[in-house]
Amino acid sequence: MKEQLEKIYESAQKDLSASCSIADVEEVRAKYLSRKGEFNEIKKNLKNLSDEDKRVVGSLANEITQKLEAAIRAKHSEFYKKELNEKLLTERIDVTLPGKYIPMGKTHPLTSTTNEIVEIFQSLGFSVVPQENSPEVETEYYNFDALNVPKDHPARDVQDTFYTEFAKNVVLRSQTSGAQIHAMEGKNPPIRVISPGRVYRNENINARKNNLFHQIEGLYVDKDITFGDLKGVLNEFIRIYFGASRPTRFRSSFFPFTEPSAEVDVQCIMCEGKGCRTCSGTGWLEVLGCGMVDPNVLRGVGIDPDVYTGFAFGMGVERLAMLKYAIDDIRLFFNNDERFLDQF
Ligand code: 2U9
Repeated sequence: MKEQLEKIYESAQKDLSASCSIADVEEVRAKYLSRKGEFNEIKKNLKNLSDEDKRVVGSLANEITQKLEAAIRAKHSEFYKKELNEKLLTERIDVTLPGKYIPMGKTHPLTSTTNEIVEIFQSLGFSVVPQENSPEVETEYYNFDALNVPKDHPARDVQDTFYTEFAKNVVLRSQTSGAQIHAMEGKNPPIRVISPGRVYRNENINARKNNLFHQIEGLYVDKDITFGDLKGVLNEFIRIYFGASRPTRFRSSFFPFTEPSAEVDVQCIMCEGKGCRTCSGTGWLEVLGCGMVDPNVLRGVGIDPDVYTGFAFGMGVERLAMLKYAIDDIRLFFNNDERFLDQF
């Protein structure tokens, strides 16, 4: 039995030195050391030996299997290191290679300008009218009648407003004011909203005008709202948007939906008031229109103008972005030329 053990050990050593991989080593382990392996078969027969032989052969069997186990472990670790090194060599990454350029999309300047303006008014307590109250296709009632625009006003002309083919009185909105009429309907003051969105005008397109542009309008209706509140809010907006040191001025104007009305200028950001091409030599840039909501508009939505007053304002997003970023052609916003868009 001793010889048998030594023979098996020899053959195991041979098999082990002939192995070329971890898989081969594991085969050797299974062949000799597993439950059904050759050494176990021998150990099963120990019971037929005398006590003395059992001890001698048993301890020899243990010694040999321990030696074989150690040899298998050593071989396993040798192949493991070898295979790992091969893997590291073939799958090597050169971390000094320059990365692949993946162009990233950017926020469109009209979107970022809108977001910036909206955030300023939100910080002053205004909320955005819900999307469902701000349709781009409106009836003439919401686009004109409810805003006190007379039936014969030139803005209603097909030369100025796009009429749809759905019905005679359905238009592409020429201002977002309709959204604020929707916001006031069925709600009691205080109402403090802004309505950003697309508007459409039947214009000949040039560097200053497009037939689609973006507006942000605002409305604040409550008891005791005065022109002083209007000036405070709009001066604060301009201070944040254009920077602290820009003087403003309120020029009297006229809109059908506000009375009194004003246009607001900011000192020219190019020449600081000296007069240049951007401000046509005046030293001032017009940035928005505003006024106290006409009593007829409040009455139209069921708000008593003897109890409540309000102010409203409107501005063009393209114009504000053009002034801030010195863009000289409104069409650049709509052409999607990457050389333009990449600059933001
Ligand atoms: C309601 C009542 C009144 C909104 C106002 C202006 C003055 C204004 C222009 C700015 C440049 C239009 O985009 S633009 O061409 N807007 O000057 N907008 S007051 O007045 C309202 C709005 C809603 C219910």
